[in-house]
Amino acid sequence: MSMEMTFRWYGAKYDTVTLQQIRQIRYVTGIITTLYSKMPGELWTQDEIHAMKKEVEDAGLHLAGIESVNVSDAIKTAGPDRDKDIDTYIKTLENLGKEDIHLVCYNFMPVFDWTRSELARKRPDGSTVLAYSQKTIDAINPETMFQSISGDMNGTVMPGWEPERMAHVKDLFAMYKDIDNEKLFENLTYFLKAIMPVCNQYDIKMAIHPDDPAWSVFGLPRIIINKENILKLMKAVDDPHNGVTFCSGSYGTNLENDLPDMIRSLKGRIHFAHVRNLKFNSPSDFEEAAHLSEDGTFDMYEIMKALHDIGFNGPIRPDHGRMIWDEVAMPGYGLYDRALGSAYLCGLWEAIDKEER
Ligand SMILES: [Mn+2]
Repeated sequence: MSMEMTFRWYGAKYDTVTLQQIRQIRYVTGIITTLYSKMPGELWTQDEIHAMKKEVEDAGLHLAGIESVNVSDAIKTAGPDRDKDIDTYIKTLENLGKEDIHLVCYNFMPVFDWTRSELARKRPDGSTVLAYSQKTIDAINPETMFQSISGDMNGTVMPGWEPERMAHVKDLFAMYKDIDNEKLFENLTYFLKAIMPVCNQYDIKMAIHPDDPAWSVFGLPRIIINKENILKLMKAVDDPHNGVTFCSGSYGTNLENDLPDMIRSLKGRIHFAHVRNLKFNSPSDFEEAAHLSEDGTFDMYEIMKALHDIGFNGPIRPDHGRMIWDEVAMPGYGLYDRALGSAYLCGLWEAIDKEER
């Protein structure tokens, strides 16, 4: 069995890209989606999941997994509602299992999901990309971070940056006041141990997304950032259902992370892959590049080769793309450059596959 090329889709109400367009990419057979309007801690009913799946299948595509079922701040901070929220999460997993869905991506980042200083940095060819400059981030007040970038969201709601949550950002920071890396790790293993039984019952593979960027931002703890920490998590809950979303663009933010080596060390535990390239201008300033190796800093062939070598057979997606050809879409999630990326990654995969046969 080979990997399955997939595309992230936010649902008809939120996405500028349609399932009909994605189907015509041809390289892509699977959809990674979510119930985008659900807040962390909210139950997903089986009816809602069924309707989401039917919509994807009616378009001739396969629902390959969920990105994401978000984890509440009460679970991340061991707050008073932790066990109640874990119970709800378990019921959601049960409902996903009953609908024959077996992959769930999630993250354990405090307050902010991924962080970027710019959503539309212009590159020499006129395309725009998400970018990160530590200098710019250091000058931003985290409480107004949302306002400072929301003007570039092209009218979309970006994952992890829901206006409802961002309205309480001050309270969110207060919740994490006493949470350091060790406590966050403990809360993560507590959560995973609690959900492993239902994951085993329905064969649901949990795939944790790394922190992006892979270091502490605004003094908040960050744990899923490197080989040492992710292997520690794999060992702490040593069940194949406790697995990984290998995101080259997130682990790759730290140039000390050797991406092909990390992939090989996680053999059997990578359930989902996000593959994209970054171009570094300095170790603390990077921008998202085209997928092509020579447009950025990573050797994309070596990344795909490592995935092939470990027998990776899960869903893979091109992850963020540049904004090209005057497309107006959610930053990183336009149609055109992700379609090019999926074709490129499939080309690499076919070549590696035939070489090794
Ligand atoms: Mn990713």
